[in-house]
Amino acid sequence: MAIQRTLSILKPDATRRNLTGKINAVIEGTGLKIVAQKRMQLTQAQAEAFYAVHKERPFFGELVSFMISGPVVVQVLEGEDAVQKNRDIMGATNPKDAAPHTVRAQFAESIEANSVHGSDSAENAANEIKFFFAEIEINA
Ligand code: DGI
Repeated sequence: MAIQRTLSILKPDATRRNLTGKINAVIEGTGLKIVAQKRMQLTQAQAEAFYAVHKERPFFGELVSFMISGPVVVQVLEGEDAVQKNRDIMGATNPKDAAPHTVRAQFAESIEANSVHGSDSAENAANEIKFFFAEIEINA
C-alpha cells in the first residue's frame, strides 16, 4: 500500500477537555505522522462548507453549531494506508458502538461530540486537505 495522506480534525469537545496531546499520542502510536497541524476557530460558513455533504441531514444544524462551539485542531496525517488506518483508530461514529481501543471509545462524549473527524476516502482526503492547508504548510 502506498503512502497516503488524510485529514484529521480534533473537535471542540477534545480541545475543551485538553485532550489533543492524548489523541495525538494514539494517532502517532499507529505509525502515522502528523505532517501539518493548526488550531483554528471555524466560522459558521467554513463549518457549513466543510460538512456540505450532510446539509440535508436532520442533524446538520446541530453539527455545524457544535463544530464552531470552540477551537478545533486540523491536521494532515501521512503514512501507509493513512485513510483507513485513521478511520480504524477513530472508531464508530457513535462512541457506544466503538471498539474499546479506539479514540471515540476512550474519549468521545456522544455521537455529536465524538472528538475526531477523519476523511473517509482518498478522494475526499485530497479535497479536505486542500480546504484547510496549502502544500507549503505540509512537511513530512
Ligand atoms: O465519518 P463520521 O464522522 O464517523 O460520521 P458521518 O460522516 O456519518 O457524520 C459526520 C458527523 O456528523 C459525525 O462525526 C457526528 C455527526 N453526526 C452523525 N450522525 C449524527 C450526528 N450528529 C447528531 N447529532 N446525530 C446523529 O445522528
